[in-house]
Amino acid sequence: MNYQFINKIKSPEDLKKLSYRELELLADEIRDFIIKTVSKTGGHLASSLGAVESTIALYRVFSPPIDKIVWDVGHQAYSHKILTGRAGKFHTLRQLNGISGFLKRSESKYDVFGAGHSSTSVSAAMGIAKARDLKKEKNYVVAVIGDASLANGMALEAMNHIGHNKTDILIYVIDNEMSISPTVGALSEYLNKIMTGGIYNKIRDITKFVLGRIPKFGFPVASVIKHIEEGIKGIFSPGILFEELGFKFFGPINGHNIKLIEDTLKKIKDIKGPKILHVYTKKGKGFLPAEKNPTLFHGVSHFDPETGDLLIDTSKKTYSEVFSDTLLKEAKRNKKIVAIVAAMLEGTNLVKFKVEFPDRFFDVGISEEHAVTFAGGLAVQGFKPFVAIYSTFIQRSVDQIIHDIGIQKLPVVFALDRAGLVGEDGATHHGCFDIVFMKMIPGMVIIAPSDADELKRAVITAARYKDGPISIRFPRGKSFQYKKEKKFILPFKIGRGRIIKKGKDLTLINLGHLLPYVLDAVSSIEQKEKLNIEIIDARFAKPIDKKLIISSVKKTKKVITVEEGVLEGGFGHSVNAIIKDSGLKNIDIINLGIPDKFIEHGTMEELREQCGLTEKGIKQAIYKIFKMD
Ligand SMILES: Cc1ncc(C[n+]2csc(CCOP(=O)(O)OP(=O)(O)O)c2C)c(N)n1
Repeated sequence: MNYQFINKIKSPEDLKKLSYRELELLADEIRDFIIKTVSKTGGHLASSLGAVESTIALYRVFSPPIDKIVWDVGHQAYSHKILTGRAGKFHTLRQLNGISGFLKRSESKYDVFGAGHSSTSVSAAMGIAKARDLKKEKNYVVAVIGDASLANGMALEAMNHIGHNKTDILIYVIDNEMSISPTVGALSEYLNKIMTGGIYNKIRDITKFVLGRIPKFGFPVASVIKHIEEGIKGIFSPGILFEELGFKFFGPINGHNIKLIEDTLKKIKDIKGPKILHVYTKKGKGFLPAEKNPTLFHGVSHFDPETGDLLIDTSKKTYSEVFSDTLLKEAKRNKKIVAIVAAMLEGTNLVKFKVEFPDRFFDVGISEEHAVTFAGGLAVQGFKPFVAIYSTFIQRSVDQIIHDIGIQKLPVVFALDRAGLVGEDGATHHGCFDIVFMKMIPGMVIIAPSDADELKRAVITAARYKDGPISIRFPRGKSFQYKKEKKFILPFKIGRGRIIKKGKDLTLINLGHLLPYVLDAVSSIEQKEKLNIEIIDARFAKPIDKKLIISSVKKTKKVITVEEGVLEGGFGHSVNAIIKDSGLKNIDIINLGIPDKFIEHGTMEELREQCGLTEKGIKQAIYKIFKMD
């Protein structure tokens, strides 16, 4: 690595030896390093570029790992990784056996608390601060969180607790006015007013108003007025909302001025109790294409580090596109359809929906729990909500799905994008639990389409279904089309699977998007071996087409199930129970799915290979069941 200053930083303590001029040069190097690396590995670029100076200043004022800096999410923490001894491994970012794109305690003692999902830092930091107090230790605890993540329920719950408890803690808010797209919500508007001086103007107006009422005669008018003026300003600090919740509020300050941040941190760090420092930054800072289009450069795959040109594969539609195009068509037909996203407008591909139906589209911010119950409210009033949330993020809303939707049998549709393994984002982001937690909810219908047409059918089915909630899971990436794309698409019959290929020796039951691997495995084996395999496409993980499965298994006496979800309590286990309950004896069964451990990061192909969920893995299972391995 040819970076003069980065090379000097072996631990954050080394930052304290550099002059401000050298720190600026270091910041430039870090940016260059991040841009060049992420252009090759892919990753979260724009937020990390905006947080470089904050990281440097925090690590000059505080002394980690004794002081605890708890980063939220992790996608803004690349400079943190580089400055905490991981510069040499940074080229392995998000790659198999390389360093994670998020925060991971097993990776570094400086990763105080693991993260990948947002808005956990304040709660975790409070726990750490409380533990410090209980142990009678003395160290500083800081939660570093973005403006969008701060508005999440969990962060607000933590602040509610901290303000009440008067915990000695600093919340360092990096405000770039952006979530992935511009931040939505009243809290963000409030922060924005603080930043643009809106709150100061309000204070000035109130001051003027009050002072205007004071008679201008008598002694000593000037000093009294000044006193009152300061008193009013004192009462109405720009962060009055936070002050009222028990926090001392500081800022806003420029988050790209290392010395200013450092001076401010030094001044406030020893003030006891809950504190907030509000810094404003530019998302994508220092890389023009990202500054101009921070949403596009929030998370990127490969790009040209000079021009910012992204290498985008437009060859086929992604599953997200197939979903959103179909939903848009359905929404034109049915005015009751509304769409809800939680800060993932672009990710869920619902931009066109928002433009076409602005009144029927809701981005609730990073508020997955609220999104679900809000959908419930719309549903009881006769609307048909489609809640489009990634499988991994809807994990947060399990109680809402049970309590607010399931029990009341509300016809809410959960469109779970990024279901299954997601690749480079790793353990925090794999969408591997949804089959299990959706399956346990009475009345929930679960569709796992196996190709693009099947996804269209799933959306159409869900749009017409009135008897309760439906969950549709589809993966990240390009869609697969099994047969020629159909012109006219009909809804499914609930709980009906289909036979893709008849056979007599083995029942291979596919659930969802791994169908291409299943087809390849079967065709490759049947070319070599005298085997005749029946392929069932289950379509529904609930209710399961028992009749179809049992009649096939009676014939073949051998079953392999394939799903991209956790094995424990998953679809395969339901099939096992169905076979057991049927009374059929001596049936050989192999369940393929995600094993009982957290799968790390790597390419989709590498991770699927690890889990035996590729053509090769399925072939191995087939050989095994026939004892030909
Ligand atoms: C629970 C959860 N929902 C959604 C996401 C996806 N996500 C990752 S970063 C992000 C925006 C965060 O914005 P902000 O907190 O302002 O930080 P910034 O990236 O602007 O620094 C979102 C929505 C997530 N990681 N976790």
